[in-house]
Amino acid sequence: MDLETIYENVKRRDIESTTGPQTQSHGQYEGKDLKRRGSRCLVLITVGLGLICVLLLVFIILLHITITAERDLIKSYKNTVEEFNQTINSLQDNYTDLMTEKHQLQNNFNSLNKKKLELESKVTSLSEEAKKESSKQHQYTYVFMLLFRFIFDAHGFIKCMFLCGSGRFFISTELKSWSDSRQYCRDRGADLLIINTEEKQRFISSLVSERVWIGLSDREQEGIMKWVDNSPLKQGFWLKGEPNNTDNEDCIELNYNREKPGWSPLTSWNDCSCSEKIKGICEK
Ligand SMILES: [Ca+2]
Ligand SMILES: [Ca+2]
Repeated sequence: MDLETIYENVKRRDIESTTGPQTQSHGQYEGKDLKRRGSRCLVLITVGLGLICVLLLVFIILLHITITAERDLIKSYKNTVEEFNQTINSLQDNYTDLMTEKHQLQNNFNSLNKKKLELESKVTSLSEEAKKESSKQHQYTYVFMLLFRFIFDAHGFIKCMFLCGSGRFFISTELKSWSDSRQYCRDRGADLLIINTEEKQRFISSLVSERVWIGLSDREQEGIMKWVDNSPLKQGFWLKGEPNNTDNEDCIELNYNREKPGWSPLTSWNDCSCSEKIKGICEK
């Protein structure tokens, strides 16, 4: 029931009060009705106001909770920002320290680079000096080799004078097989050397400085050594373990190699393959 209806009822009661006593009982009834309706209206208003108050209270509580949450969030953001600022400041300090170290390292690098260039310059200078020294050493070595060659040739010349000067012995100048070496000697009115005495063996061994054929072989019959004049071998001057006839070795060399086990001036013969190419010693 709204206020206009209440107003109409009050107006109607005033009119009825002015109309006379004959209508008084009827008016009392309507008054009670109005009173009951007013009470109901007040109850409804009170309930509505109560609901509004409850809603307001709920709203205020929610608003408070929201504001508190936002405040905590803002506080958290604030702490985060402060930590972030502290981190930035710390990084800024580290950056400054690193830049300082970088400048120091750059200075050290420049200094080392300068020293490196100086050392490279010294190395270049020393290399040039070393090249000059090496060139001088090569020149000395070459002179020494020439001198050695001269002495060696002189020794060969003296030896040749000794061997050839007698007119009895000479060494071939070419490397040939046993047969070709013998032919070399024959072409010159000689033959391969026969050694039939210890003195001759000692004398030849002291002068020969390379492998040479001598005039001994078992080509005709294995194990039967004969000289080129068909005389049999009476005394041999063999290296240790020779003659061993390895791979059909039938021709005899005089080996000069003093490093061979058991070598001596009286033990220097070896049988080897007749096709080997070495020099031969000839005897007229
Ligand atoms: Ca043989
Ligand atoms: Ca042999």
